[in-house]
Amino acid sequence: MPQGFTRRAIGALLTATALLLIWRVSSYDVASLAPSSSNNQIAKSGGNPRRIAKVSMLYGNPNPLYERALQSHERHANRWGYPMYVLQEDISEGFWNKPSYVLSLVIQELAKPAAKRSEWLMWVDADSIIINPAIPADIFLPPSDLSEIHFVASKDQNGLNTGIVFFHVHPWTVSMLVETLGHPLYLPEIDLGRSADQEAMARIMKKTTGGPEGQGYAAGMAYLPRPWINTYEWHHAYEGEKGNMLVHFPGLEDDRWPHMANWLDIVEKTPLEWEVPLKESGYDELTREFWAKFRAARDLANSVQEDIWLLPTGTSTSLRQAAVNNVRLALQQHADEPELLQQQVDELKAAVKEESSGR
Ligand SMILES: [Mn+2]
Repeated sequence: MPQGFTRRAIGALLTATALLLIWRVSSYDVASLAPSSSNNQIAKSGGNPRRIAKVSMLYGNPNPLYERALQSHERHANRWGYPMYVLQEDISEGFWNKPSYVLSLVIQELAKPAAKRSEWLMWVDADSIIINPAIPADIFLPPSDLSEIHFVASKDQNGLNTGIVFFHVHPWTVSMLVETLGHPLYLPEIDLGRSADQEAMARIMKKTTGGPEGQGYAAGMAYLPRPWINTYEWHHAYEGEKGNMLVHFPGLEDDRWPHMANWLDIVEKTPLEWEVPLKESGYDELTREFWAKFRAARDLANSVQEDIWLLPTGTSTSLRQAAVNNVRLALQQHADEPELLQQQVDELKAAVKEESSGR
């Protein structure tokens, strides 16, 4: 089949591109941006911290506001012992620099012995500023027993926003990013719009077929409430509150520059104004509670699914099956809306009750 050949050819091309990227990126002096020791991360955040690296990019015409914004991220990274990697050259076509660079870093981390890898990469756009460096990034990550989650993000009225996202250093992420980068090559007829890389990733993340295990990627992601990790600055105000980790400036047109300058002055001149200790910020309990509910809903859906499979043929299970599917969909697309998730959990419990009441 010519199509099979085309697919293989594109696959080979992508692999070659990835290898080229690794070679090009590794020839930059990214190591100089990393702090000399990342061991203090474990000492400081306590509990069960994951090794995180922060990643961003800034190239092209000098922009002092973006530079100062990234310096706020570097201060945060230094405080918590995260290495930080910043792409400083245009390595791809516009929008595609971001997933290309992240892919190269994920592969580079996977090439290290497991004990020396960063486990997660936190991507931060250069139009975001850390305003509360007392919040460590790893508290937002799924507990290690939720090992099927490889991508943690947030969404807005347009769906997935990739301004601030967490990528798991895992072969799953390599596949997801390769498919994202391959999107315009495989499906050139689809118009990905203005934020092409973000739209491509959003489409790949919705897949429930193909991918590494034939199940797509949908079950590998979780949305956190956006203000926790990706708090927006609107034209009229900051959507967050004291204690939030950062401020992000998507859209905003000409308002972006005065708004960024304003926040940068605050964090540089009066850094303690928006700093709130982790304990007082509430994020410790909020994130623990979030993942506990996520886990409980997942476990319930899995156990009802197993029951359905074990029941004698002929047993009516259609209510339960539909409710299991709805819980799973809520976990994949609406974990950031706790009422909606709870409603699906309640409906699943009701369906189990109804179908097992011996009708
Ligand atoms: Mn942005």
